[in-house]
Amino acid sequence: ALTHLLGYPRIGERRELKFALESFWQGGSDAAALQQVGARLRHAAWLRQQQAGLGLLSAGDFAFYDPMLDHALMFGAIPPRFTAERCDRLATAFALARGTPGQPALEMTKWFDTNYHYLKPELHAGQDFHLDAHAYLAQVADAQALGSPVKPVLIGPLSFLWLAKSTDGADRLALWPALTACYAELLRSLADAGVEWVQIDEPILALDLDPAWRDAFAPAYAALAGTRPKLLLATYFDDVTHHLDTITALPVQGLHVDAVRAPWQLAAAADRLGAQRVLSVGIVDGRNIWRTDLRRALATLQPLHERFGERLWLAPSCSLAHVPLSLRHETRLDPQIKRWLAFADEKLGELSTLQRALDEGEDAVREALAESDAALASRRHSRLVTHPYVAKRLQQLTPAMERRTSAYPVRAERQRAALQLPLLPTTTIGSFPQTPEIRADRAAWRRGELGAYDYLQRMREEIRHAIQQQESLGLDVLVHGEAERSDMVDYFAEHLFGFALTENGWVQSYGSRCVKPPVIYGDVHRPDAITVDTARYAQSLTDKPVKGMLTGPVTMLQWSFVRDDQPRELTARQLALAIRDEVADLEKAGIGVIQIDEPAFREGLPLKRRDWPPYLHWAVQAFKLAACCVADETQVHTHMCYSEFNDILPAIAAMDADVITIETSRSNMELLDGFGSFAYPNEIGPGVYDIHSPRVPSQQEMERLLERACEVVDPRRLWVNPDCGLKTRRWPETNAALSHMVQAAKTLRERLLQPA
Ligand code: THG
Ligand code: ZN
Repeated sequence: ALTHLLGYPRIGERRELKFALESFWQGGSDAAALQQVGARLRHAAWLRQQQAGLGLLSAGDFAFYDPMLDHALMFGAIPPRFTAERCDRLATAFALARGTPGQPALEMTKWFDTNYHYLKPELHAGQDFHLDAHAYLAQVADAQALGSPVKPVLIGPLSFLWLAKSTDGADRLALWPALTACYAELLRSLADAGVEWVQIDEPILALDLDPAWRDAFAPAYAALAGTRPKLLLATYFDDVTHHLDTITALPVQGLHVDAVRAPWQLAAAADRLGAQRVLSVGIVDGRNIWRTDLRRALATLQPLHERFGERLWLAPSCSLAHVPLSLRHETRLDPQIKRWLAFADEKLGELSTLQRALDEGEDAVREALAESDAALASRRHSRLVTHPYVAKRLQQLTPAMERRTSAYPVRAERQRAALQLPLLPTTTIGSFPQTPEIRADRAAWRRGELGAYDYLQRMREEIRHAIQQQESLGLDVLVHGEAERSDMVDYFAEHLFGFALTENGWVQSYGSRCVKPPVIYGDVHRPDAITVDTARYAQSLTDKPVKGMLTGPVTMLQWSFVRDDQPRELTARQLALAIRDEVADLEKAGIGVIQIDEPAFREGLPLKRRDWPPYLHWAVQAFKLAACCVADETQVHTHMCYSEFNDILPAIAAMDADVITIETSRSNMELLDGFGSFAYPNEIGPGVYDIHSPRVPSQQEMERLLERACEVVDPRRLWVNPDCGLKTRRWPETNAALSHMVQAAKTLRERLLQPA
């Protein structure tokens, strides 16, 4: 059996890519230095693959910022609005990715149901594509120089078009003939370079797909036939059996399926592939960090190996860019828990063990199999995993615990009386700039160089500063700014039982930004109050209401590596109870506004519609279990990021938060139309500016957006806020933008209150 991977983490063992990018952007280093880091990272990835004995090296999966962006550049799809910014390749890429003083960046969206964000290429009617594959081919050549067969990796033309957006309402699908012509040219160049296999990712095949898109596969792939390299069509993240008729009719020589998310599809895929094609089995979990049960994997693979022989390939289920790079640098993880884990490099080792077991027999890898068995057994029986107290509380849940005392209209009256807020109240999402000083202090504290007391005092200074800024800006509902939180998920994970934190388990989120998802290995519960002292301190500094800030159960789940030994919904309920305890304690401490963020609520949606209702049911339930322990007077907020909401508005309404703040600014309030036509019953804060870019929007710009919002939503239920937290921004631009925002709100407020 041949082993390969679909993609390797790009960020580097020590986040070298992040630091190189940020240094380049700040003018601390030049393009040559950045290119050198890129070359070194690619090289390291190939050497790892070689050392692990993989049969093919993957190339072309690297990108400085984002692979979708690189495909757009490679196929010449640079939006006309950036023509002024066009210069060398790298500068163009960063202009599109980060925006310029004159142009906002490309829109960023979640890559399927992952926590990775890709940049949405912008396409228009009659879009012209032309191939510029110089950089791509150079990377393939670099890999080939290492002497192993190289398999270039591409995002397929239909997934590319589907994931892009059209700026003029034109049908993106109509662009396939022009685009596949470029792909064909590229495939011919790869063949000329001696490439035998090309991996072409069509992850949209895991979606339901409109018939028009499904039916475009046959002609689009016909246009690639006869270009000589063999094509491995790669699918992942879910089952593709519903499209097997389409897939098996394509002129491709192999199919990769995700056997972790959808193991049942293996049988159908194997039966339908015919006598020539390769079956690549995604047997090692590319989305989670648990060690593979090698015995179980072998039981699945052995019969396939007998049928397919050398046509059976083994791989992780999807690109390994969604898991951290290596366990090598984890020195502080509990050794018992560490033994249960496998990051990208360890997963390569698992692939090679599986391959040897198939080709040489299990005896050849007896020790590795025994270690896998022992590690799995130790996890199954560990006292770290189960906590009787949690099970008992779960048994005692009642429906009343998931309902507020009164309906929203009654609560709104009581909250109005309690909070005394103006029309169009202004607020922020929660975080203020994480300055280099804050990060340095936290690092010093973690290293033991700054004492706990001094660190606390430093954080309190930051809170005092944030409160002062907000008061002078004239905001209505304040936040403490979250200086003490490196990340909204990590922070709570550090304080809850059942979570393990890694030192270096970074996963790219977008561009140079990474997250370090914690590992939920056991029953979750909250031993002690987490945010109460901080919230109380912040409230003591001002007469304005200060929002208590919590991360919701669905987001804690979605942005962690989760247990695979119990259903996600059960873990969500455990998280909900822990957060509920915190909500109750905040209210007791006199905090009258409590925000429970659920930015990941939508990305948790299953890829297929048929799986939506059960997910939405338990996700809404978890949120309500966390929130519904407060009095009518206490205002519950939630926040969701860059999502499309229209198709899940009933579920969002069912969460019954008093106020929801959402992203809308990048889409020019389009998002809000759904909230209007659905008649969303509670209060809404549509983001009036995009915090993902350093650009400071003008007061007039925000006024226009607010006017649009007023047309769709009753102004009495409207809030004014940025579209997300401000932790990645700097203070000067934050102050400038917020001051414009507050002025915009005041201007509109006066206009609304004037008798017509
Ligand atoms: N936390 C987690 N996941 C997330 C977000 C988050 N996913 C979606 C969205 N928010 C992604 N946004 C960001 C924004 C900023 C950063 C990461 C993801 C970021 N990271 C720091 C960096 O890369 O330098 C590292 C974090 C740290 O310093 O601890 O700034 O908010 N879990
Ligand atoms: Zn957000």
